[in-house]
Amino acid sequence: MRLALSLFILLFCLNLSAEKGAYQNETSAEKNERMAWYTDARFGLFIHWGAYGVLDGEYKGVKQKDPKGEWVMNYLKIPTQEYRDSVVSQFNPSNFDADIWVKAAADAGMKYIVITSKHHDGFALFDSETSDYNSVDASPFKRDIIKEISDACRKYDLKFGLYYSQAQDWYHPGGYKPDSRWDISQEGEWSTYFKTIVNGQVTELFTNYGAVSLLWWDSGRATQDKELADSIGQALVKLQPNIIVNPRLGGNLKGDFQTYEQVIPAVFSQDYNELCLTHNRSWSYKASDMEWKSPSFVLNSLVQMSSQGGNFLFNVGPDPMGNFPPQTLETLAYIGEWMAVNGEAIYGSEKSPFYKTDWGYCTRKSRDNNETLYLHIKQWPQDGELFVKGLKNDINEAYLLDGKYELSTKREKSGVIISGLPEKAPHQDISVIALTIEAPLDVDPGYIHKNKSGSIVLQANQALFTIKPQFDCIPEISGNEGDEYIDNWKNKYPHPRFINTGNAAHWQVEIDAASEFKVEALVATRNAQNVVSVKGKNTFYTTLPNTGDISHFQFVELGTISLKKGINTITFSGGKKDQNWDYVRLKYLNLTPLK
Ligand code: FHN
Repeated sequence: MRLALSLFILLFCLNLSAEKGAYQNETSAEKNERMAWYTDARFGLFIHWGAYGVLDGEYKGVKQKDPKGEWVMNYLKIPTQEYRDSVVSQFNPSNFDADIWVKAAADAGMKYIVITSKHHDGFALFDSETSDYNSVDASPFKRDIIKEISDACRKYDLKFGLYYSQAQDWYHPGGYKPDSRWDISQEGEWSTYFKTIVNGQVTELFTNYGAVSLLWWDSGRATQDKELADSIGQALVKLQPNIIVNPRLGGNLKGDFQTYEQVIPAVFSQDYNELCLTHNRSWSYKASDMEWKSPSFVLNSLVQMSSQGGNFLFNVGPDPMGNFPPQTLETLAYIGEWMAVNGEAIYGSEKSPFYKTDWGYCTRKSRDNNETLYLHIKQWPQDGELFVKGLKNDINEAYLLDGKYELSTKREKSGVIISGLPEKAPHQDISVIALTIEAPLDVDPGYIHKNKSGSIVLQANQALFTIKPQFDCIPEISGNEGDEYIDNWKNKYPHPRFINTGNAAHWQVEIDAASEFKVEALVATRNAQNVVSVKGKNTFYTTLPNTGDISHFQFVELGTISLKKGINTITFSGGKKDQNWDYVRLKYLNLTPLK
């Protein structure tokens, strides 16, 4: 009797616990609790590794055009058996050591790892009973890579996450969009593939490797049966009750966070957000891809994402022998050195209370009755003083995180003056000042407001930028003080047809009543093909005239937007993905109320 009762209680609790978590009904407090480690972590390592690394984006003398090395089988239409016999059969990374990889991530200050357990080529990096197309059965390496990585994550106390390509699979029958297959062996029912390969392999991954903290589905747009994906996805995550999932399952179920891929966003639309970014231009290793982002650019991306309350998943593509590229090791070491001094300003930090600052970024920590602001200074003051506009609190303590070097502060009407800064910045890129404050924090965020005439002027140097470093030049502010303009907003690569660079400028304005505005811009262009979109509550598209050349500015009426009462984000960007964009300089937008 006692056994039956305890079994009933166990099953009842299991069932209850199964009702909370990813894809289940849970309160926001329950979700926040499940996401707590993710917010604390802020910084993780994405690992794209597989047989594709053996090829440098080239096969039988033909080079792929797109930078993504992990797509070589698709881009060069390599037949499945040929890819298995001549590429997978070469995958023998004799230098692979999970301990070295995971320790490098831990030393860089990273708190979680997401590794490709199976990418689109269908080749799994774990010992799968579901399919023998895996590193143990189909390659000379004969090792379970996922097991070795999961063990090393437990050793170094990093959360273990898995990337799994559930919608696209170029090897197993049915695993890709019917109209995109190139080998007869790929023919089959997608739902059969999903119920057998996906359901089987993810069950194995969730059963055989201990706690899996994060699941990174991919290519949701290729999911061919949304209801099937939802039902299997919802059942699978119950095997890992505390797991968090990204939004790319492809069904109707919402994920736990928004993913920004190769796009560094300036404004978020969801509560949890993650940037994933390649180090060069390919997710996987590609020997010829030497377009490495600098260590300071990667550090800046981490700090910027943290200042917006987001996570940064930085990608490495290990080489076919199992080594991290030297450029990645150098960057991880650079960031690790910075994090060893300044990590407290990143881990568990919340978004900045300021709209924008002219000295760098800000992160925040609210604990009990205390507030701490971390000022990430990029432009180090030469006069030993820093003015923090909009901060209205008295400061308890002010100090450099590096060496706890004490500073003085003086509260003024419009902000706080921090003085006693050393002449030399503690760090060449970003130096951090900590301010401890008794709650409640009292800050004027600095949103843009109407001027005396009732118009709103959005200056170049007040803009926040969403950027796509992958393919584009990064907009920057040029010109003389008081006459600045957004510059460098053009395509990095000469393109037969100008394409939308994907960059965007945003301004956040606060108004006291919902209103309609006429939008005008002072721009300079060199051809009449630039399509822009302007977004408020509504979005409109228009084409800019050719102003003669990129130094000749002309006042242009763009259209009208409506804004709501309160805080609005106004966005000025290129048009749709394939609409023209050559080179635009912008001095300001002028919004004039219509009535
Ligand atoms: O097609 C994949 C790509 O190879 C890579 O894995 C990225 C990483 O987020 N996801 C897909 C492209 O969106």
